[in-house]
Amino acid sequence: MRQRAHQTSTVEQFARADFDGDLDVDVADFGAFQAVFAGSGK
Ligand SMILES: [Ca+2]
Repeated sequence: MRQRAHQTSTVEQFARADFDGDLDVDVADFGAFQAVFAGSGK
């Protein structure tokens, strides 16, 4: 049970890093993060 809860928490943390929302965290998410960060002021 505790392991299952831990896995759920890990998935949630993983999803929070998925900036472009394709359920996979990779360099594309870093690019999406930069795009949002750079464009937030304009
Ligand atoms: Ca992604």
